[in-house]
Amino acid sequence: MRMYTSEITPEMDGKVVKLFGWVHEVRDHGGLIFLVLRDREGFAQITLPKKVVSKEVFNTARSLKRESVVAVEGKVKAEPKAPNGFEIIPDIITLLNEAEAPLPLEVTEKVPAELDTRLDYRFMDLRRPKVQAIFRIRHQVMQSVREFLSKEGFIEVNTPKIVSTATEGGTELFPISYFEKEAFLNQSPQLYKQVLMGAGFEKVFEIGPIFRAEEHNTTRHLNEAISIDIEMSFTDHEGVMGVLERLIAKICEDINQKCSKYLDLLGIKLEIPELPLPRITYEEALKMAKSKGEEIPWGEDLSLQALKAIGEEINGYYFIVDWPTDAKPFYVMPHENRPEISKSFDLMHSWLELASGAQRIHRYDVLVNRIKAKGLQPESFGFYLDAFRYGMPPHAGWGLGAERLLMSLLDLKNIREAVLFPRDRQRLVP
Ligand code: AMO
Repeated sequence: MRMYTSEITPEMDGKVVKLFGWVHEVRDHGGLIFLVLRDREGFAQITLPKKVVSKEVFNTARSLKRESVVAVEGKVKAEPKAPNGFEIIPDIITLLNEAEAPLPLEVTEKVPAELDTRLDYRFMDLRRPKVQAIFRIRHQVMQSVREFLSKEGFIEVNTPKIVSTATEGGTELFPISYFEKEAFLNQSPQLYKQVLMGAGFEKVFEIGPIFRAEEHNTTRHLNEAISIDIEMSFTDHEGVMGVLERLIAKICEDINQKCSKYLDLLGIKLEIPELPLPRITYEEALKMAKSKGEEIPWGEDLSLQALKAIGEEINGYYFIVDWPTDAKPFYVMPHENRPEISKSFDLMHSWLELASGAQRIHRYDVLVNRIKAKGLQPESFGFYLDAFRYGMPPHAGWGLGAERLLMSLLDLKNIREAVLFPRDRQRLVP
C-alpha cells in the first residue's frame, strides 16, 4: 500500500510502508547512506546502514542520481534525530526512472536561481516544496471561491473566449484567424455576463482566462490571466462590493484553516480583514497622492507612483470608489446627481489593484450613447445591445484577477510566481 511521507509517524515503528517519489539527496558516508526521498507531501529519510540492509539495496542507493524517480519499501523506525522523528530502513529500492545529470535547475533550496531560469525549466522549479505550496494554496483559493459563490446562489458559467468584439473598448486584443473571419481572444467575459442578466440567471460567476495584448512588461501584468468574474441582478455597486469583501474574508479564513502547512513553508501569516473594508473615494485618493508629492489631474487613472503613495497610508485591503465616469469603460453607471462620477470601484491591496467592478447601465438608449461617446460603434455590439432591448434588469458585477489575489495573499513579488506557465511579452514557451 502506497503511503505519502506526511502519513508516516514515529508511532508506526516496525510497520512496513511503500513510498514513491524523487531522490532529493543522497549522502554517502561510506558505511552509511542517507537517501532523502521527496514526494508531493514532504520528505522521508531513508537510512541504509551497510551492515543492516542487503548489498543489492545498498549498491542501488549508492548509484542513485538526484531527481530520479524511485519506489522504496521498508520498515519505519522511530528515530528522534531524523527529520519528523522517523527513518525508513529499506528492504527494496526500485529505480523507476533515472534522471539525467547534471540537473538544469537545483530543486533543493541551496542554490537560488533567477526567475527567468526557473520559468525556463518550470517542471523542475515546480518540484520545489515552496513553489508547490503556492499552487496548493491557489487550489484552495479556487475551491473557496466556488464554494462561497455557490452558497450565495451564483451559478458557474463558461462564456466564449473566441469573440468578434472588443469588450472593454480598448485596443489590447490578440487577433486570431477564425476560418475566413477575423476574431479575437476575449479580454473579459464582461459582455456575456451582462447578457446572462438579460437571460434571467440573476447571479452568475465565471473563472476563466482573459487575454490582453498589453505591451507592459511589469511584475503585475500578464498577457494571459485568470479572472474570477461575477454579475448579479437587482443590485447596485454596493451590493456586489459586499459579495467581494465577504469572499476575500472567507478565502483568508479558509487558507488559514486548511493550508497552514503551506503558509508555514512560505513563512506567511494571513490576517483576516475586518469588514466592511475601508472605502476611499477617487478624490480622496488624489489628495492622498498629492500630499506625498504625486499629483494626478482629475479624471486620469492613478499612476503606480500614486498608488504606492496611497498604499503607504492604507494597509491591507480597501476600495477606491466613485471613479470619474470617463476613466472607466462605457458600461459603468454614472451617479444620478453627479454624472461625471460613476458607481464604480477598484478593490486594492496596498498599491495593487485586485479587482474592478461597477453597477452597469441597463437602459438601452443610455448605453448606446455611452458607446458612441467613447468613439465606439454600436453596430459592433449587436448581440450585446439586443439583450438590453427586451427587459434587462438593473445589475452590477466585478472581475477579480486570480494571480493578483494570490500575489496579495502570499506577498509574491512577481505575478509570474502565481502562474504555472506564465505568458508575458517575451514568454510563449513553456
Ligand atoms: P479590469 O480590466 O480592471 O476589469 O480587470 C479586472 C481584474 O483582472 C485582473 N487583470 C490582470 N491581471 C494580470 N494581468 C493583466 N494584464 C490583467 N488585466 C486585468 C486585475 C484586474 O483588477 N470587465 C471588468 C470587470 C468588471 O467590471 O466586471 C474588467 O475586466 O486583477
